[in-house]
Amino acid sequence: MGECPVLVDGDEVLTQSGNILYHIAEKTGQLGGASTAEQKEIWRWVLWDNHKLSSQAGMLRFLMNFLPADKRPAEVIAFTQGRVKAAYAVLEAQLTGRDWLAGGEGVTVADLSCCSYLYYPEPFGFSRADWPHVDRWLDRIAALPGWKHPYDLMPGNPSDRA
Ligand SMILES: N[C@@H](CCC(=O)N[C@@H](CS)C(=O)NCC(=O)O)C(=O)O
Repeated sequence: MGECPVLVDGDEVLTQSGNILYHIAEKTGQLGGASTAEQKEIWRWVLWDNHKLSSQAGMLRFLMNFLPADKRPAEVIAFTQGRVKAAYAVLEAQLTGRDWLAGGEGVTVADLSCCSYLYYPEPFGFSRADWPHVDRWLDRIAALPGWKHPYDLMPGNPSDRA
């Protein structure tokens, strides 16, 4: 498919972030929900994220930061910003009155799927100050043991190379 991320686990080579998250949850018995109902809710959020949130935020971040300035398509950027804003509103509403997106008590792969782009510092139409419940949820995730900012987890800040 020509995409990142790719997970190599022994003989298995997996692509698609949702598929990789499924593998991790299944293999570790963690982050994947305790009941069938919880699992369905988790995968509802992962699928939504892949379609409406991370895919759009990722494209916007690329268009707004890593394309040469004279090649940035203003109308596509404006249109996509409208779409991600609607996605941020969905996230904000879900996180009003609850700590985690899906599942009962704790963090799940639904949270990990949806949060990823939202830690990047470059402008892509997302400001934590506009979305207070999302803001606190990002802090909650960042406080989990072992969490690292994406630029600390993966070497090389793309804005340094732009
Ligand atoms: N649905 C895929 C999307 C992956 C994706 O878009 N990855 C980006 C980098 S974060 C990519 O490889 N883009 C290359 C391209 O679109 O040509 C997933 O969730 O893994």
